[in-house]
Amino acid sequence: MLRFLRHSRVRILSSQSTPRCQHAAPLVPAVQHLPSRLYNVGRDVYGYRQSAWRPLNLIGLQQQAEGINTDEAAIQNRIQNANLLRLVTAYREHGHKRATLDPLGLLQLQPVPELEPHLYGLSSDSSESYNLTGIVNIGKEKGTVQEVLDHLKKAYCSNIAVEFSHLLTSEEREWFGHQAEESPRWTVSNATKQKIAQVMADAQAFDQFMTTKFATVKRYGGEGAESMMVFFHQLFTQAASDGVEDIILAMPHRGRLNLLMGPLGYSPMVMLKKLRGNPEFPPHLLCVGDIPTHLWTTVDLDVDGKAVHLSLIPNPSHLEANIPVGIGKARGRQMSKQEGDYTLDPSFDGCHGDKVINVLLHGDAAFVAQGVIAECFAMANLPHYAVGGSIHLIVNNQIGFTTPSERGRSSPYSSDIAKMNGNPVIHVNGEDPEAVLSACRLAVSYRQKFRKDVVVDLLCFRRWGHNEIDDPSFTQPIMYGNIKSRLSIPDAYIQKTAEEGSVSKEEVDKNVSEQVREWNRCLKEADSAPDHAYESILQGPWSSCAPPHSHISSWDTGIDSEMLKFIGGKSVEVPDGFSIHPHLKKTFVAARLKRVEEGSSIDWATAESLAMGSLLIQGFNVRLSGQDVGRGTFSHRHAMLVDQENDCIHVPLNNMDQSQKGFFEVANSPLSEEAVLGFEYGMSIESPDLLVLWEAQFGDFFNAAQTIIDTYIFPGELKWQLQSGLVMLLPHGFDGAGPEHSSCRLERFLLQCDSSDEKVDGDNVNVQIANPTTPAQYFHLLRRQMVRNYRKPLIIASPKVLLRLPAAASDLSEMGPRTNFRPVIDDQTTDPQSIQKVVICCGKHYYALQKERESRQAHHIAIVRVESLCPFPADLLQSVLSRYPNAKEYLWSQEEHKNMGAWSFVAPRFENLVGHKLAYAGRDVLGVPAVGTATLHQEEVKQLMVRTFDR
Ligand SMILES: Cc1ncc(C[n+]2csc(CCOP(=O)(O)OP(=O)(O)O)c2C)c(N)n1
Ligand SMILES: [Mg+2]
Repeated sequence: MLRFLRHSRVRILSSQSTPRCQHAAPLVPAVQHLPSRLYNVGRDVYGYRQSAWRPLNLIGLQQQAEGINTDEAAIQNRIQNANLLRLVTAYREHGHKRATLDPLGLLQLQPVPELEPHLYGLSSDSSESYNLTGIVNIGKEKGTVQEVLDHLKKAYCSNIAVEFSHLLTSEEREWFGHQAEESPRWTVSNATKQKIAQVMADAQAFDQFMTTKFATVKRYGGEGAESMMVFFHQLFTQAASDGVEDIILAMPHRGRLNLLMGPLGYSPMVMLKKLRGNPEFPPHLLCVGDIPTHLWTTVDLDVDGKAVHLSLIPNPSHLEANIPVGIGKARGRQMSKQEGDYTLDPSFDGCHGDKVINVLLHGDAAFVAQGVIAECFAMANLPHYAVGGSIHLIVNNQIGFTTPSERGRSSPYSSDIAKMNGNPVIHVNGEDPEAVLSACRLAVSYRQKFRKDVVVDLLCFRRWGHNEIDDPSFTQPIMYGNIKSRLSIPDAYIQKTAEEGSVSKEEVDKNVSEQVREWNRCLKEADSAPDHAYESILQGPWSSCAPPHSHISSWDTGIDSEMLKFIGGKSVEVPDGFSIHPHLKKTFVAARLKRVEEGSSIDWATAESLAMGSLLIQGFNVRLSGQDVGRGTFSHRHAMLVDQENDCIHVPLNNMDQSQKGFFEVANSPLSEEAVLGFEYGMSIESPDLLVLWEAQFGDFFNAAQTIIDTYIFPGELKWQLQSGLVMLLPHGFDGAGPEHSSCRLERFLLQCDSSDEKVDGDNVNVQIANPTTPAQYFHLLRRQMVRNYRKPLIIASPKVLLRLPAAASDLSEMGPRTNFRPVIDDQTTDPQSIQKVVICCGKHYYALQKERESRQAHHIAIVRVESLCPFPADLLQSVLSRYPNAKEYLWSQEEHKNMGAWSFVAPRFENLVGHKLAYAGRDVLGVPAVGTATLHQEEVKQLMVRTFDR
């Protein structure tokens, strides 16, 4: 193995040093075969470790005896006092309907007949004392109906109310009921009261500071929702005491500046510079910045002397698009920390999500109506996507812009979608900060115990308009009449607790004054503050990366052929006794071994395995996600093999060698694009040492994830200086499959990239777009993603029919040492002197053109392939064309319709940068990507050839 590695060291053809990846990971343990009806794993399924999951998480409906109260005395008492139990159960199920949740008091509470004791033959006037064992947790063993009712009202109908009767297991329901009934007895110390008064006062002070200093800036203030700061205070405290090391946070606009400037300790100098219109990044970086309420941060919090790292991911304006990104980032951090599913420690006895917690904030209107939330819930408990339960906080100000709740949703609560997975919901009145503290305590405790999602629905209000410049009374006069007359939540709390003697108002005021003084000082210096106010953007694991070059660099991505043969053999090896499908044994395993041994006819699937396998051996991790990617939509990949006797999965690339440092996570995704692509982007921004690939089932399905592409993948580096090496594999090509399975809409990606048609591109374009024609080119593209010293998203128009086309195969030597990705492939089959016409094309169409030229014996025509569209290789193309001194005509041929494909992109670049006029040969314009009639398709194919060759 070491022998091979020595030969496989990466050489750079024209650039700086290679990032070194030093994983000190121990050997991968042999995962025990644990039978499960839901997800059978054998050895080496990296990223899913059954023992790291609480069984109830995966098999929610399968009840466990553990945790259920089977105490005989309790059962007997329940039988004896069944009517009292029915009353208690009614409160557990329906109590939330009578809770005092709305700080504005505008919600009309309706009578709830189920809560009437007489319905169960009970009377609150009765002095009978009941045995409460196994029935209700009121802190004593006996009580009257009235005592029980008083307690149930406190537990279920006060400023905090829970919905948990839909939880999937008795264990969860019992635990939740017990905790909720315990919660009225939770006390808050004076020190904590002082702290929560302070965090709310700070948030309020920041909003007031903004009002006076930046009256016209849209800040989406937190006024009316200040108690969300109390949620964070409790979250940080509890996380630190539970040994949590990392919190990944995704949140929208509302209150974001307050959180950044308060608990997250964002540099006031950088923020105030930004608010004054200056950039938030140093001037030498190629960055255009983003609005203040989208800023991100990464910070070490000191919580009671314990360090908790918090990463707040950037958010775009598209509400909820940040949610899957946040979840993916959290899972990425779990991988980086080798925790839970990713542990390499055979004796691991913890749970997935022990070290990293995912926290997601939402607005009430967006949470209920944006479909990506349902997609995220569909993903939440799946192998390879789970994060051990996310904690959601809905900042529910009961309005979305000008749309009140009753017109913004059809469900009673904004949170109702969370019930689809049987997750608990805790509603809380935001005007009661101590109830918010309890709600957070309950939520964090549930997540820690059950590793499932939990939702806190914080009912509050929005003091001003949607932003501070709006007048909300145009549309909500009653609500805003009410709000205007209210004392602020922090002031009301401080007044009440100061009167009680539990909080010192003077201390709160003193701290606020100091804070405001500091902001004022920073504001004075903001315009002239030096650049060292900025922190380094490429930090931590990203310090091995640099900004991309302004020229197109070339990297030696070749690998020693002995090494390639070794990986090729290992990529289809199964353990003794593993029963592989007989068809695959012959057509897949034996065929690959033969190809690899002979070093020729290497197909795409093999080239992909070789690229991935070599990266794993170099210490990089690889993750491939998408629908049915394990087998491959076109049944070509078989990256995971399934034992025909027992459904167990084996991923051969994870078992190449004992010294292997990198591992391959094969993630068959749920049938979602937006959430899954957002998730993968989130994973890709976590670590430069992980190659993340997302494959669409067919290329055009990416458009269901367009928001992620538009707001994160394409502009992420320009807005936030965040690099990502995410690869999108989009099967593309016209084969008569009809309007929706033919095109990955290259034209859209080409419109969105910042390649120039006036000057030659460099590596620093916002995204790379390639349409490769050979497996070797694909191999180099994948390896190049990791071998370079920067990361850049890559869109690949990937093959369908080429997967099995003998002409589209490569030799192993094309992947050998000193080979690299070729942005342009010249025609080696012609005599350059005799060429009169040069046909330029990209992708699979090349093979059709080549065949046609052969049949026509058109030796005066050269066919040149542009493999990289962005960055556009103008220099290379120019030097290739200079080999044809007698060429009189240059023609772009494509199979896509004229208003699609690469034509409009290539034409101006060809003319302006390569220096020749380019003619078009292809289909006419059309309003759908491809026709759905076979005869029409055939006609078009013929016409396409005539237009290309008979001009
Ligand atoms: C996908 C999307 N659609 C529309 C908007 C415009 N918009 C910005 S904020 C907002 C209201 C959001 O309401 P809510 O989710 O309740 O959050 P709040 O502002 O009340 O905190 C709307 C419609 C948007 N940003 N994103
Ligand atoms: Mg709202």
